[in-house]
Amino acid sequence: MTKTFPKGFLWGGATAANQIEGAYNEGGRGLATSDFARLITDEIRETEGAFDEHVPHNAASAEMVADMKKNPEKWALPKRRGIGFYHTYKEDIALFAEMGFKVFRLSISWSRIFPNGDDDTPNEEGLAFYDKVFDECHKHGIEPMVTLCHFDTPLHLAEKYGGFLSRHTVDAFVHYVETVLKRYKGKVKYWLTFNEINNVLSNPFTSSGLIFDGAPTANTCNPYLGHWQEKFQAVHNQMVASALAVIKCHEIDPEAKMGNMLCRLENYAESTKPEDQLQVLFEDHFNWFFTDVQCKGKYPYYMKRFFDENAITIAMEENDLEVLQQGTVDFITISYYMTYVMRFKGEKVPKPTGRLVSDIKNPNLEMSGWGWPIDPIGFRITLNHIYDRYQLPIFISENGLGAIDQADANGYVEDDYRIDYMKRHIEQMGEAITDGVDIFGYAWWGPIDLISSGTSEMKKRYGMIYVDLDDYGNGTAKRTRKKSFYYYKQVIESNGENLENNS
Ligand code: BGP
Repeated sequence: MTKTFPKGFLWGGATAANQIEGAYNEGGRGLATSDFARLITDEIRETEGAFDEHVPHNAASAEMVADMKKNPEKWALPKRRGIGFYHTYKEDIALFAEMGFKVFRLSISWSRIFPNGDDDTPNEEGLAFYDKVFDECHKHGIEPMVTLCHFDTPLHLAEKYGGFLSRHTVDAFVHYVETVLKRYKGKVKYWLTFNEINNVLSNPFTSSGLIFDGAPTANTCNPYLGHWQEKFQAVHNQMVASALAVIKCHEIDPEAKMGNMLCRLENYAESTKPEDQLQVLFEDHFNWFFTDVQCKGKYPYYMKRFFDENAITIAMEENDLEVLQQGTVDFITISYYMTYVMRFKGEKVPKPTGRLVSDIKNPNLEMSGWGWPIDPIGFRITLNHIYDRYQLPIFISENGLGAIDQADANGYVEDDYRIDYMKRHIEQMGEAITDGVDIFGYAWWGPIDLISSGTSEMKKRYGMIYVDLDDYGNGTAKRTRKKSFYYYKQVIESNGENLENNS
């Protein structure tokens, strides 16, 4: 391969507060929606078999949340515990530095700064914690990239205001953003607004703080499929909140840049039938919609028909459209895990599938243990599509492989499967750069084993650093280096030139 990666390319890893910090009731932190994400055990998979085993089950109903508050001991809620990063951040960041990280993507827990989300004054202990974390990064020459909200809306806002359904939550978010922008001015150069903003379609609770009445519906791929009116209203409000955050960022710290974050769902047609290709177009629209607004600053033409035919009315405030136009992002970030297969549904304008994993299998691809198709070439296609559409610099804010690891007595894991995944994806990212796509960095999802977002499992490991903890929090929490740790170190040291797995 030619020398592809530009000088100063930001290699690193990505995490989220709710999946690593733990300490959910320490340092004055308030409750967040992520504290109500139950562990999906094999037993739950069997007894609630109506759910697709690969679809996240952490959408909570009002009843579930109430019971989790009243009887927490009945539930396994691993995100409350995380991997203890709140106390081990120094050790963990030192390990990232040893791998040569240039960037560490992490998120701020909003309810650590404003316990209820909308308090008048911030919690100094929470602010001080992130000061320490960012200082530690800089000590090692690592640039923090900070997500403002990664699936952890403060619970109070979700319960009292219906999360982002309400403009009150938008105001609270903007106040929070202003507070952290002022506090960390000069310390944080890269900000992201909402993690995987399109996730509202499949995970309305975690993504937008929406709580629906009644138990999740059985016999569907998605516990809360439908509710389009609420979901698209909430996401409108989030997009306004995101635009206001960008505007604030430019006012408060002109040196800093703010990006967005899309879970990019690249779709293939199942056959050469034009109808299947049409389905790809429809489903693509439900993915591009979010970035079209955030990058181009206006609602795309194609949503009108969908809204009209489904009687969806978006309530807007007077200057919303202007705000969206002014608050376009400086760069675009995506998570990329897999590709999808589309078959015509027989509808003129179908509803979004709202699925996490394609229900139609691609026979040309292998799959991870969680049924996620592995598609490195799809990564190159995705990157080209995004750049073609927006012409904005791209940062890959997540890419990774969740797998079951077997650690030896010393905590060492021979994870050639992870190395292979990484190698093939980095190669294709290199091809995309050679194609002319402007990519300025790559963050491996979960450089250290952490709690899964979708199923709250610990055994679904992404890390290059092993953490001795099981699904129930048993273990020493000791950190050890896996084989992939040394591989990624070599990749970073050679700025992506040496991708051979030599040992
Ligand atoms: C993305 C999320 C992450 C992360 C990742 C892997 O959707 O932004 O938080 O966890 O997916 O998903 P999972 O943890 O469910 O395997």
